[in-house]
Amino acid sequence: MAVEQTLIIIKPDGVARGLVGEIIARIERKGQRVTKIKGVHIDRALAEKHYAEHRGKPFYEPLLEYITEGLSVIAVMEGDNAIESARVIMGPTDPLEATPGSIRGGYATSVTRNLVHGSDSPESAAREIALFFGDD
Ligand code: IDP
Ligand code: MG
Repeated sequence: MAVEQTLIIIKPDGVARGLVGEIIARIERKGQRVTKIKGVHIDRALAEKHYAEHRGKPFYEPLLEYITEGLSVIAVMEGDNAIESARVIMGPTDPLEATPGSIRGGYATSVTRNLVHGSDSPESAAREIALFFGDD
């Protein structure tokens, strides 16, 4: 088992729907702990950096509109296998393919508006943590 850090974003629909505590709590119960957390209204420039890998894809513009539409809550969470652990609790990208016990499967229906982001690799986690917390 490797102690890892992952970047979790409660996306604007998650904050607007009052699911911040629920989403963080579920990842905590799986064994992760919050080490940093803050509210950020992500702007276009920050969204473009965070989602650079998706530039040019058909869902890129709707994704940027979505992630910049309101307040997000950004957290660093840490623990054994934090990256995969959080993604198991989140469920797959498309909530209709996610099991009901997962966050996306239980609370979301849209592949764009899927409530939560979690880093997908140690390299992504390091890049994303530096992007959102590097100046703090
Ligand atoms: P992930 O969030 O599960 O890692 P990614 O493939 O990295 O999924 O996509 C980033 C985000 O872009 C997704 O969480 C979702 O909000 C949106 N997205 C991904 N694929 C699609 C799609 O096929 N249609 C619409 N939105 C998508
Ligand atoms: Mg991703």
